[in-house]
Amino acid sequence: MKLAMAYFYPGHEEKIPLSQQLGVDRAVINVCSQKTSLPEGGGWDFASFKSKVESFLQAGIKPEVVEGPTPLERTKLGLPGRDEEIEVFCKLLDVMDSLDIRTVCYNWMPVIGWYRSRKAIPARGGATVTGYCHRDIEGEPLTEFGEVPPERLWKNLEYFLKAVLPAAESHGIRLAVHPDDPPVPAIRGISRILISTEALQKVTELVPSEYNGITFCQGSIGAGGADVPKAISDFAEKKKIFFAHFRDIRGTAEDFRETFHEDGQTDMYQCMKLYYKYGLDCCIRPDHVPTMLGEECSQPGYSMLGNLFAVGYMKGLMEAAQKEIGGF
Ligand SMILES: [Mn+2]
Repeated sequence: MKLAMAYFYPGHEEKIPLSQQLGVDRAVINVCSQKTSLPEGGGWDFASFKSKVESFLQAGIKPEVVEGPTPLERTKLGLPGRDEEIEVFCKLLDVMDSLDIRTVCYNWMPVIGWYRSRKAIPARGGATVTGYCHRDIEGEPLTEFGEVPPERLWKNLEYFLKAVLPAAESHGIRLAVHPDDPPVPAIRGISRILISTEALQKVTELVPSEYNGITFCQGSIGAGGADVPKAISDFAEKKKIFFAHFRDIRGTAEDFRETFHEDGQTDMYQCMKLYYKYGLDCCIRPDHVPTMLGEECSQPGYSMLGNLFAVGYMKGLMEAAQKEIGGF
């Protein structure tokens, strides 16, 4: 397993020295964090993305995964303009190939992506964590897109995979879909389809390819009610884990809160050992972290101190797993 840190928001590049200090020499980066549509006139300018990659490489840190690709909203909803988005996405694969970045993490949550109804739940010692309680959003109106049924999202996902997998295969880039988070059937009329291990399995069978797999987000899959270590074994056996998100929660899909990485409901050491047992050659990164002492809650889940704790904990687990199981 290759330990990586995420750099998603403006200012995150300041973490580069921190990453160097921690001995983490891989990065997960995005193409755009906020934009949900292509610019007027279409196309995409990859110049700033390329220079970002270059600045990481100069610091001795290798970007390994693109998490947050070019916009795919119209593709997810099946609206006019999707073919332009797909064309730009294929161009991204071409650019990634030229930069030797071999994995892209995408999701199939249109309109409302990663969502939390509570962003600052008190945790131990005054730290805060995010959470979701389905009751919080009951009575919220539909979005401007009305009811989006699950069949439509599945159909659009199949269309996308059929369109992009040939390019992914020819460039040697793995498509790693992230499960829906929170894993509830719908939010404000927008269905969420990737809310179980069965659904993730179905994605990999929708268009069979060795480049069609998943991001194993332990927090999302655990909130969905799965036995997380068993799910790791199942997907790893089928060679479908292309990227892993390491975090934990307490609760259920309808009502959960995130936790410090060693304080949730999952046996995290067991999970780590399984990644080694199956010899996975992919990146793993700390996912959402608590906001800690002196930090503003301006980027809930992505502040700095929680990452320090998570990386130290993960390094300890990785060393122990390597010694117990072997592997790299
Ligand atoms: Mn995740």
